[in-house]
Amino acid sequence: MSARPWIGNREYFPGISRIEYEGPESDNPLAFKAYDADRVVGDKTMRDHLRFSICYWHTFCADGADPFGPGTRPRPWSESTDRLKAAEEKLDAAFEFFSKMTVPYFCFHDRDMAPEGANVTESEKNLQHLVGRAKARQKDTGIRLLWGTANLFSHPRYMNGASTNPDFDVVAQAGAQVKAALEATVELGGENFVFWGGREGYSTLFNTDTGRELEHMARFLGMARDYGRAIGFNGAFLIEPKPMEPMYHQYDVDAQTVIGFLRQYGLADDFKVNVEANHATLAGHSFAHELRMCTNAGMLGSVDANRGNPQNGWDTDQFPADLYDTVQAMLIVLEDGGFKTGGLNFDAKVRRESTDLEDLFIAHIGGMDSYARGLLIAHEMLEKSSLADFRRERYASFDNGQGQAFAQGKLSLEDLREHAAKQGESQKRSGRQEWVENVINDFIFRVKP
Ligand code: XUL
Ligand code: CO
Repeated sequence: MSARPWIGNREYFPGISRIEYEGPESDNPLAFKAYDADRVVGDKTMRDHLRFSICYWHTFCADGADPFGPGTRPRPWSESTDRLKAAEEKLDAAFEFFSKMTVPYFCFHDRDMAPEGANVTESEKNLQHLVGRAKARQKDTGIRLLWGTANLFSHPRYMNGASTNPDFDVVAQAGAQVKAALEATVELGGENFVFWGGREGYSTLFNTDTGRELEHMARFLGMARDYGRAIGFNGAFLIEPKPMEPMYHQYDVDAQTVIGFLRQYGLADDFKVNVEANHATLAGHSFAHELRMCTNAGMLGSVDANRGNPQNGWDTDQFPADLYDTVQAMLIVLEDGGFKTGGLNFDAKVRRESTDLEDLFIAHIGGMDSYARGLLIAHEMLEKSSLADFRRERYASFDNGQGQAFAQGKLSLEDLREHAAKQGESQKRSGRQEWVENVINDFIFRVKP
């Protein structure tokens, strides 16, 4: 790892050095209070449990612009009018930030890193140029790629969808982009490749053949899988569900819909799910529900760690700060044996009113500490609370006798009737929800970072 705290010719975040762990009593806003990367929790370090990743798009491409007004945040790395030079500077700023935040991973869309060219060949060349530079920066800093993806939603050509577009020429453009993004991901050693549905959905059934569009989407994903495997991509392909925005109806509404789709089209061996917290709540679920649906199916790939705003219906992508959420998420991840290829990617942005570059650091520190606390509390609960025993006990009637025979598929509907007639009315058993909630709060306040 390079001794200098920044990369390239210029320091973009002067006055801010590497963020260190200072412990829970520290009041330094630029220090970790809970994330102590080398601390061992159970069988591995916090760094290896949490596998934090910083995303390129919110932090280095966006400037706080919203539909009502322009950007509010300076981006000293985007001042050059030469698009390639600006992209190079952005890359240097990004790697300086990743290093100072001490995260092991980053994520990017093709168009975050390199500008679109005048045609397919020029776009490919731009991306290859920046990928070469990113590879060198990875070597300098040791920072790895959690996942790459293709932006198939910003360019106006994708307004009616990418792989589900009614015009084959657009589908082919999307294919060219995914091909180049897969090559970039392999070149940078990416551990996953993500498809977020973007504009794969529709606004009205009167102009849309949903049956054909779904067939095309599956065909396209299969082609991406085949090409990825052919060029040596051994990681996981991930679909990121989201119920709405930008399209009124998105095909990848939620985890169970995506899992059913992948199984229907024979993609379930190569694809898993990337669960985003804010997308879960937009779908009318909880974040924990979406995670659990994936682990039940053996298909939890990775997590976009953020949170929504309970009062509105759009994707606010706030940094995670709710311990109740992070505890529940880490309980499910730990019970699933931890992340395999995935990790916790901060698909999150600071508020438009947070205009200091320092706010970018503070936001990520908060997100990392929230998950570090979630990990510590979840681990302690799994070790010491009786919640898991209580949950198992609720199903004990399926562990032997007729209940076990039922679970093993050995009974018929007539057998159920015979059992019911013989046993008579069942006994009431409390679900004890209030006790469960009390236990979670007790552990949240018991565990000290
Ligand atoms: C959009 C979203 C994307 C994906 C990657 O809501 O979450 O940033 O994570 O395309
Ligand atoms: Co996301």
